[in-house]
Amino acid sequence: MGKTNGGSLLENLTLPSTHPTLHIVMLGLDSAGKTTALYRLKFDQYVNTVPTIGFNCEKIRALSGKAKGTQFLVWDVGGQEKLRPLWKSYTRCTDAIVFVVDSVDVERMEEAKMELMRTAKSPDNSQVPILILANKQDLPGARDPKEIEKHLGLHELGTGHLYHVQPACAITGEGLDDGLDILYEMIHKRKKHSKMNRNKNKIPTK
Ligand SMILES: Nc1nc2c(ncn2[C@@H]2O[C@H](COP(=O)(O)OP(=O)(O)OP(=O)(O)O)[C@@H](O)[C@H]2O)c(=O)[nH]1
Ligand SMILES: [Mg+2]
Repeated sequence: MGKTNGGSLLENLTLPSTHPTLHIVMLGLDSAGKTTALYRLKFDQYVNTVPTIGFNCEKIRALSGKAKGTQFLVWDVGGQEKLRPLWKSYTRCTDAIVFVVDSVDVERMEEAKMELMRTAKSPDNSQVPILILANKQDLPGARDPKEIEKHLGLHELGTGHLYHVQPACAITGEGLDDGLDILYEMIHKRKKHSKMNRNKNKIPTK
């Protein structure tokens, strides 16, 4: 699916929103389930995928929870090793990162950790909230969120970095809406903190 589809004009006109569009980047090793999750969120159905060379981009509107009515512009970037150097050009100025993990693929958990840490610790992303999607929970042997958190060494991110591990199955869509809602809350929490810090550092004029 090497296409970019920003949603139809009609869709944008018939569903007006008072919320600004939030920008999300989906990263993770190849075959983690990023594209499956993107199209499940977009079309509410399973779409057969091929490995992404480049990226897919879709507008998604949250239909429930606190995020209801919010529009997300989601960038799904190919996860093959040769494509990973490109990730940083997608994370620049993003509101949040979704890092998708295959919860069964324990052999590549160390590799996933390395890529996640490289992204999370880059100075551009030091304040960017991260939703870790512990995907493929339908498969036998899938590790639970606590175990994934340990495998990925998320405590290394430090207390200031907002993150959450969300169990999910991109094929059925289970966990995806909840994940989007938590992501929305983390984005707002971060924006509130940044605003408070900006006000704190203001020099009084009188
Ligand atoms: N059982 C199961 N299979 C899944 C799930 N999500 C994705 N898959 C399968 O995993 C394979 C890879 O899925 P993709 O969505 O193409 O993976 P990707 O992360 O986009 O991979 P790249 O584009 O190469 O980075 C496909 O065969 C999917 O059907 C899931 O939740 N459960
Ligand atoms: Mg893909």
